[in-house]
Amino acid sequence: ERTVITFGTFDVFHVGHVRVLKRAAELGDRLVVGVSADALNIAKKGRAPVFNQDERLEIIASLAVVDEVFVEESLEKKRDYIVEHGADVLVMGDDWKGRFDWVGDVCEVVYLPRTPSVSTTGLIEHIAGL
Ligand code: C2G
Repeated sequence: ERTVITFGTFDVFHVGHVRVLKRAAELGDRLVVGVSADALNIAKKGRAPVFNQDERLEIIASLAVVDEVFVEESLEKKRDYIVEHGADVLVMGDDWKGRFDWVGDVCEVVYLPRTPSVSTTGLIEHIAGL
């Protein structure tokens, strides 16, 4: 069995998120998703997500292509999460290209192209301007 792991905030869930998860799932038999903790987002982006981590976890866990979810507390723990979940391949969107090559000693690392012209920030701005 080939296990795929991916990570993300998945805030204001949109079609770019669903497509990357579907493509990640196709690379193996089982898909595990690390959903960024609220605290990690505040540290990384300087603001809290629109949906809190329990809500974002619930959304991701409900998807047909997702087999398991957990909270990602830190970017530095990526290798530990990979080993813990027995992942054979790490998948990330290409906005992270090269940034996680350092886990290449424990699994394969694949960067997938992002879906153009949709983003959480863009959606927030769109809604704010209605
Ligand atoms: N994504 C995509 N196309 C978009 C927007 C996002 O393919 N138009 C992908 C990203 O490349 C990523 C996933 O959707 O693989 C989740 O994106 P974010 O929620 O923005 O994740 P991020 O905040 O970058 O968190 O350990 C890494 C972090 O947890 C990743």
